[in-house]
Amino acid sequence: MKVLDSELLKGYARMAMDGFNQGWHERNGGNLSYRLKAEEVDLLKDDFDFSGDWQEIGWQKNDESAFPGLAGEFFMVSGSGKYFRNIELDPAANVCIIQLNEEGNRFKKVWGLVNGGRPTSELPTHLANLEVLKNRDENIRVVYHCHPTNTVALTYVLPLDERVFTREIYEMATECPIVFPEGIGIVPWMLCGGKLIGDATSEIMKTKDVAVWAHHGAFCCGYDFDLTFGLMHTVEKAAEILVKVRSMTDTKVNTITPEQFRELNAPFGVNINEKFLYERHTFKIGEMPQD
Ligand code: 2HA
Ligand code: ZN
Repeated sequence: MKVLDSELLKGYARMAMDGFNQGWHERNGGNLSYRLKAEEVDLLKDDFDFSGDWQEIGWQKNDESAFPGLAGEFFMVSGSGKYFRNIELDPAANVCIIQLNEEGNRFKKVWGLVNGGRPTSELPTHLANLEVLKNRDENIRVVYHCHPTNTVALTYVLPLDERVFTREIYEMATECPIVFPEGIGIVPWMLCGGKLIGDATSEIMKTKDVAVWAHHGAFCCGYDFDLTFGLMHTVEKAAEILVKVRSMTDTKVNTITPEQFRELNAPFGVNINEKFLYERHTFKIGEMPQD
């Protein structure tokens, strides 16, 4: 089957357009990767071209990266410098499929980017995350990076502390702790596009589905495009509510209590991490826990 006719590419392009329509992908902002299933490789491999060269994964100086846990696997990834708003219109020019070599330290483009180009500048972070996630749960295949406005805005006014950030987001919408019971991890400002930020992000992905990059954007993961987009949408919706609340006041009058959060566990079959259910002393937004 042609990649262009596949459900996989349609799902990928739809997610890219959904993210663009949310306003999370100005210019060439954001990137999306997907680790192909064996049956998807079988279905599409006649459309792959294996004649290209093996290329280095890292593009920054002294940035040798290896992902042996992903050796030989295939990934659909967005192109460096490409615009999400063009993906649905012309996927073959803006997206590619790459394969990693047997050492997991070089990639080969086997499909797409027909007008030239490289995979996303954030390839080291995508692969670092996908490797950790495969280890955590082999069904996690999607890693998504975007620039969600309200989530980024909050990184200027909330302490860059995962407990405070997660708790403030949790209090903005009851569904949040059900959708991401392990909370949100925070990466302080770091140079993007390299191995260091990839390592910091994948450390978070060992246990969590969401990592916020301060003053930049967010990464999230999931089994499929619906779940991954839905996760980012849920975080960003709660962030938007918090921006509205914080614009009215720095102190809430009412909120959801730790006891109420715990009531969600049994009926929704989740186990909300107790780390985020600390006792608050005031309802002041951004208050640090006093332990
Ligand atoms: O240009 O978002 O982080 C793509 C990015 C880099
Ligand atoms: Zn970015």
